[in-house]
Amino acid sequence: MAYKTLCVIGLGYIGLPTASTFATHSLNVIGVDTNPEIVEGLNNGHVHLFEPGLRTLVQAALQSGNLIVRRQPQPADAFIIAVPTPFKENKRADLSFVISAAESIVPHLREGNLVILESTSPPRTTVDILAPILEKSGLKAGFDFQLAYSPERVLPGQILRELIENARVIGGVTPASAQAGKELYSTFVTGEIIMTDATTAEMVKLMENTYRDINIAAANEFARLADQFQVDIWEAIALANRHPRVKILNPGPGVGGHCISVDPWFLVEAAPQNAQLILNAREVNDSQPAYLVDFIQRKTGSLRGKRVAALGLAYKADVDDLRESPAITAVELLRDAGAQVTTCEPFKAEFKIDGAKSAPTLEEAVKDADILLLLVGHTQFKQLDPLEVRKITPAKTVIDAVNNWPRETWLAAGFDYFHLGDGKH
Ligand code: SAJ
Repeated sequence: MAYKTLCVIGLGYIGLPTASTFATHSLNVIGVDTNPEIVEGLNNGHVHLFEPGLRTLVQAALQSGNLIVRRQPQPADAFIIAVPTPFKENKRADLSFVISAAESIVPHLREGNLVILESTSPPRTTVDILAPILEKSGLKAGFDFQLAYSPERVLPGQILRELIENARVIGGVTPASAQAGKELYSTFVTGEIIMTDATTAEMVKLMENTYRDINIAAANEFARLADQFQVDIWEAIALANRHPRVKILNPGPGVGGHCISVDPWFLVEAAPQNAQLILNAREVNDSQPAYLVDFIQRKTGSLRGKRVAALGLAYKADVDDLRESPAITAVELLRDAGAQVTTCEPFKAEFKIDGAKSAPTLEEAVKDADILLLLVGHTQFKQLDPLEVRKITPAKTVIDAVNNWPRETWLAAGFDYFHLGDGKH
C-alpha cells in the first residue's frame, strides 16, 4: 500500500467516521478541523456528533495513536476533503469550505500524493475548481499528483456499516487517479469499488439524492391528492406497492437534512433550463411543512391560542441532526399561526426555536397540551403507549405527520387521531 499517512480535512458526519475507520485499519491519520472546539474536544476524547457506534470507534482510533486531531493539515501521502458544501440564501452552492480546504493542502502537496474530494459538489467542481487550486503547487493533477472525486453515500444512522459495505464510486481526473483512489479505499471498503471520471462521479452523487427527492415529492403530492379525494394515502401506497415495479416512498412533513434537500439545487443552479422537474420536486417538498400546518388547521380549526406539543425536531428519526429540518419549519409556521408550541427533541434537548417553548422531557412537553403533533418518528416516540400518554396530558387530539402511531390504538385510548394524507377518516 502506497498510502501510509492520510490527512482528512473536515471532521463532521462524514470526515470523522472516515478518518477513524482508516485509523482503525492501520493508517496514520491526521484529522483536521478548523473549529478549535471540535479539535480540543476530540483531543480530550469527546465526540461532538451522535451516530450509532461512532463514539466507540473514534475513541479506539484515538487511543491506538493512529488518529491525531489538528487544526491545520500536515504532510501526508493522501488527503481527503470532507467539508460541508451548504447552499447560500439564493440556493447556490457555497464552495468556500472546499476552496479553503484545497488551499490549506497546497503548501504540503508533494509528488506522488493523492487528493480526494468527498464533499457533494456541483458538476465539474473537481476539474474546474479543485485542480487549478492544487496546481498552484506547481504539480500537475493526474500526473504529478493524483486527484479524484469519490462521493460519500452513507445513510445517517447507518454510517459505520455503509461506509464499509456500500459500493464506492471513484472518479479520477485521469484513469491513474481513479486507480490510486481505489487503492486507498480498498483499505476498508468491502463493497464494489467502481472507477470512472471525476465529473461522472459528481453527477452520480447528485442524481442519487435528486432521484430520492423527486420520489418523496411524488409521495407528498399523492398525500395531498388523497386528502382531496377522501382516500387514506397509507392504504393506497401499500396497495400500489404490491405492484412488482412500484415502490412509492413515504409522505411526511417535508424533506430535510444536509443532503437531499440541498443537492438537487446544485443541478438547478448549474442548468436551470434542463432541471424543471428537479426544481418542481424541491418546491413540493419545501412547501410540505406549510401543507401540514394547513392540514392541522382543517382538522382542528384555528390554531390561535392552541397549545401544541411538537414531538421531534430532527430532520428524520433517531438522528441528532437539525439541518434543514422540515419539523423546525412546521413549528415556526404553527407559531406564526398563533399556536403556543412546546417542542421536545430528545437528541438536542437544549435546542430552542424563537417564540416556542422547549421541554426537556416528553412529560413536560405534553402536560398542558391541546394537540399532540408527532413530527419525527424517533423510536422513543414510536413506542409510546397511548394509554400511558392519556395519563400525562389533557390533549384530546393527535396529529401524526409520519404515520408512526397506529390509528386504532390511539382512537381506542380516547384520542381524536389524524394522520397526514388521510382524507378517508
Ligand atoms: N423522507 C421522507 N420520506 C421517505 C424517506 C425520507 O419524507 O420515504 C425524508 C426524511 O424524513 C428526511 C429526508 O427525506 O427528512 C432525507 O432522509 P433520507 O433518509 O432519505 O436520506 P438522508 O438525507 O439521511 O441520506 C441521503 C441518502 N441518499 C439516498 O438515499 C439516495 C444517503 O445514502 C446519502 O449518503 C446522504 O443522503 C448524503 O450524505 O448525501
